[in-house]
Amino acid sequence: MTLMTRAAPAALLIGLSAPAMAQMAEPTTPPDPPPFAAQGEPNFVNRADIFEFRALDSYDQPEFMDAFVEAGMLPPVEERLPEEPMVYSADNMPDGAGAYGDVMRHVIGGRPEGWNYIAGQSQGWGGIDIGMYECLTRTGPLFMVNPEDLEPLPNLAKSWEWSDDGMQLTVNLVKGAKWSDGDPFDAEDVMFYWDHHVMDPEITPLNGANPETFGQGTTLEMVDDYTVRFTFTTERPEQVLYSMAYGTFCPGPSHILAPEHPANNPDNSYEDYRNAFPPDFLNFPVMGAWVPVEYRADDIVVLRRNPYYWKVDSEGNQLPYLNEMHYRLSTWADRDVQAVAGTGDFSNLEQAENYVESLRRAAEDDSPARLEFGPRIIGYSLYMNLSGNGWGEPDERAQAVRELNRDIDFRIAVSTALDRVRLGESLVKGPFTAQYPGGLYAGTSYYDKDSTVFYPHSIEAAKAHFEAAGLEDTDGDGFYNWPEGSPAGDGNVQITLLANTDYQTDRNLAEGVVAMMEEAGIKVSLNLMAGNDRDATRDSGRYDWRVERNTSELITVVQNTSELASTGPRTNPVHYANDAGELDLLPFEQELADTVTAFMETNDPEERAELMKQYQKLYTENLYGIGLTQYPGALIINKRFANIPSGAPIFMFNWAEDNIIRERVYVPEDQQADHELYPEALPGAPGSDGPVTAG
Ligand code: BQZ
Ligand code: CA
Repeated sequence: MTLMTRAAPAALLIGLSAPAMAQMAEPTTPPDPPPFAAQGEPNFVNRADIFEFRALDSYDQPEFMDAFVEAGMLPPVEERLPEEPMVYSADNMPDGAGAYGDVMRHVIGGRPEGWNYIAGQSQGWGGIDIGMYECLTRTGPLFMVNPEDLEPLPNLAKSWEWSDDGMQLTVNLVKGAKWSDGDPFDAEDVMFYWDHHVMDPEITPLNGANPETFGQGTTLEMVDDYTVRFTFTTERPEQVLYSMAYGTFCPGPSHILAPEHPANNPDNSYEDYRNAFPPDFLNFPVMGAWVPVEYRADDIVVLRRNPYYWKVDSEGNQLPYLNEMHYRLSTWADRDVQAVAGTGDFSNLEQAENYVESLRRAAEDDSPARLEFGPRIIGYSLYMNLSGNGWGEPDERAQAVRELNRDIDFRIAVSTALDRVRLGESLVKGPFTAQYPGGLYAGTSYYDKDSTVFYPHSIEAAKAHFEAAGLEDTDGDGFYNWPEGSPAGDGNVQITLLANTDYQTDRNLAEGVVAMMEEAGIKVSLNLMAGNDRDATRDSGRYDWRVERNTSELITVVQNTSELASTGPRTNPVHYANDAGELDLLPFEQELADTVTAFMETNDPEERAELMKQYQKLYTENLYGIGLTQYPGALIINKRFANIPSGAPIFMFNWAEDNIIRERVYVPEDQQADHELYPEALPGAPGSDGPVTAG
C-alpha cells in the first residue's frame, strides 16, 4: 500500500521561507467520529444475578467421567468440588443450563513460549492464557453489569472485607478448590505469586504486574490457608480490586513451579525458571476450565476439560459444558477467514482490512457464523521513546532521536504531518474509522471532548514545528538533517519504527506513518517483528518509535490504571527507568503520573472524573502518545453455540474470550459436531505425554 509517489517531498520543501514559520499548528477539539451504532445491547444485571458461591445438595458430571470414578482414577464429583463452588444461575444464562459436549475451535496468530505465565512467558494469546489461568477477581463480564453495581466480580477471591480505617483488605479464597491435578489451591499459591514474582525485580509476569500495579508501598500477608490480607499506604484504594483481575493477579501452581524458582533452587537461573515448562510439558496444572493435553509446534494446542473445575450451574452440573478447546496455530487474519467460513468457531474481528469481506460472507443466508459489531474500542497510536537517560542503551543516533522525541515542537510536527483520514481509509472505507487524537477514547465513560486537544493535519504546520525543533534540510535533499553539532552527525535524521508483523493492520499503519513522514521530510525505516519479539524489544527500550494497538486502560481507565503513565519504573513503555532505576520524566509526564496516582487514591466519582479530564488535557496537548485511528470491532461466533451474552464487546475490561464466559457456553445436543480429538479422555498427570481414558 503506497500512499504517495516519491517525487512529492522535495517540491513541498522548497517553500520553507518566512511565511511557513507563521503557520504553527492551531489545536482544536477533535472532529466528531462518523456515527456508528453498536449492533448488540447487553442485558444489564447485578453481579449476584450471574453467580453466587453456595453448596448444593448434589452435583453431576459428564457421563463418560463416571468410568474414571468407578476405576478409582478420580474421586467422586462432590469431593472434587470446593465446599461452596461458584454456582452460575441458569436464569441468567441467555439460553439456560446447557448440554455437555463439543469443542470451540480457536485460530490464533501467536505462538506458545511455554506455560510459565507468572514468569512472563506467552501462551500465544487468543484466549489460551485467559482460559487456563484464573485470577482473584474477574472483570471481562462487567460490560453487562449495572453501573450502580460496577465493581469487579469475585472469582478465586470469593469475598473480601475492608478494615474500618480502609488501610487493609482481607481476601477470602475459595475454600477447597483444587488445581486440575487435584492439588489444593490455597494462600501458598497466592503468596508464591506475590513474594517471588510481583515483588521479585528479576521477574515480570505476562501482562506486566509490578509493585505499582497494587498501589505504592502495598504489602500482602498470609492470614491462614484460605485468607490473605493487603495493607495499603492510602485509604481504601478500591482500584486494587481491578488489579486483582486478569492479567495481573492470576496465581500459578506453586507445587509445580516453586521447586524450579531460583529462590528454592540455586542451580536454576531466572531464565531456566522462565523456560522450565515448555509447550510440550503437557497436563500443566491450571485453575481454568481446560488443560493442555497436546501441543504440535506451528500446528495446534488441544485442551481437555479440567475434572477439578470449581464452578457448576444452578442444577449442579460441573462446568465447563464444552469438553475440548482447540487453538490452531496460524495467523490472526486466518482467524477471521476460518470463522466466517465455519472451519473455525470464534474471532475478534479487529483488523479493519478484513471487514468488508467478513461482512459480505456473514450476511449470506447459509453463513455458519453470526457477526455483531460493538463500540469503537480498537485504537492505534504512535508512541515515541521519551527516555533521555539511557534506557535500552541507545547509541548516539538513538539518543539524538530521543532528544527530538522529548521536544514538544517535534511531537507536534509529527502529529500534524499525519493525515488520519487517509490512514483510516487506507484500512477500510466507510463509517468505521475515526480520527483518534490519542488518550482516552471518544465514547468511553471518562472521555471529555472539551479536555481533548487535537492538532489538525497540515504539512505547513508540520514544517514550522520541525524548524522550531531546530531541524533544517542543510543539504537540500528534501530530508531534515540532525540539528547543528548533534553527536549523530550532520546527515539526515534517521528514525526506526517498531511494529508487530503478526497483524496486517499494524503493518499497514506503520507503512502509512513511514510514507507520511517521508512526505514531511523525515526518514523513517520499519522494524517489523513478531509479537513476542516486539514485546521484548519494546520492554527493553530498544526502540525509537512504535505503532501499537492500545490496551484496556485507555478504554476503561479503571483496569491497568497504573499503566496510564510512568507511575513507577516499569509501568508505561513510553518511558521506563534506566538500569540505575532512574526515571527522567519530562514535566508533563510527572504531572500525568501524579494525576493517575491521585486517581488511584480517591474513590470520589466527581474528583475521579475531574482528574481524568486533567489527564486527557495533559496527554493530548503534550502528545504523550500520538493517536492514529479508532474503529469498532465485531464478534464472530459459529451459530451452533448457545449462551453467548448479547452485546458482548470484543474488547473492554478484557477480551471477548473472557467476556462471553466460555465455561457456560454450550452447543445444544442436536447441533453438536464431532470435532473432539480425544473423546472421553481427561488430562493425565503433569508432565506425562498426553490425556488418559478410563479404559
Ligand atoms: C485477543 C487477545 C486475547 C496482547 C493480544 C496480542 C498480543 C498483545 C493482546 C485479541 C490477541 C488478539 O491480542 O489479537 O483479539 O484474542 O489476543 O488475549 O496482540 O501481542 O501483547 O496485549 O491482547
Ligand atoms: Ca537533508
